[in-house]
Amino acid sequence: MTEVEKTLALLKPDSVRAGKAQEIMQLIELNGFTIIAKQKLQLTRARAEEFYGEHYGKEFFPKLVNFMTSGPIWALVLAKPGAILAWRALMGPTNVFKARAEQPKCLRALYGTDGTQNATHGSDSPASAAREIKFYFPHLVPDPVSDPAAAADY
Ligand code: RTP
Ligand code: MG
Repeated sequence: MTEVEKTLALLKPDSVRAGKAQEIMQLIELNGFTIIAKQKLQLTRARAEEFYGEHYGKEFFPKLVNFMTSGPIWALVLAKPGAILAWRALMGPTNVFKARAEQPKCLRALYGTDGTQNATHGSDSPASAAREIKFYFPHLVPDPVSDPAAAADY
């Protein structure tokens, strides 16, 4: 049986600005995820640069930070067996044009805007999920007894 995992999802400024946040949360639940924490917030430049630190220096980094600070976002903690991969599968390809061509029903195809403004974010590994959940929800400390893998990454 696949282990219940947690992952960090973001509803990015384009999907929130379009008024799609509640609709996307309903789709998330219809796809078997439990939303165990949620928060609407606006990132400062410093926080956006920290969150996307792995992409510092890349050509798209300034555009990404401008986008992510352009309006409110929702941060969500999702739980489900195999949540990390399952959420990335539901989001679909990073590039919205590719998503529309290859997986027209994925969230980025349905709600994204372009190559940078792609509606949603998802953690890409257990270590990223631990870091990213802590980034938005520092009070959600994993329980080392019921969730030893997450506690080890924390
Ligand atoms: P995310 O981290 O947001 O879940 O997306 P991802 O893993 O699918 O993609 P990643 O490579 O981590 O890129 C992070 C975000 O940067 C923006 N991006 N823009 N060429 C571009 O204009 C470009 N490439 C990436 C996207 O918002 C992407 O989600
Ligand atoms: Mg990424």
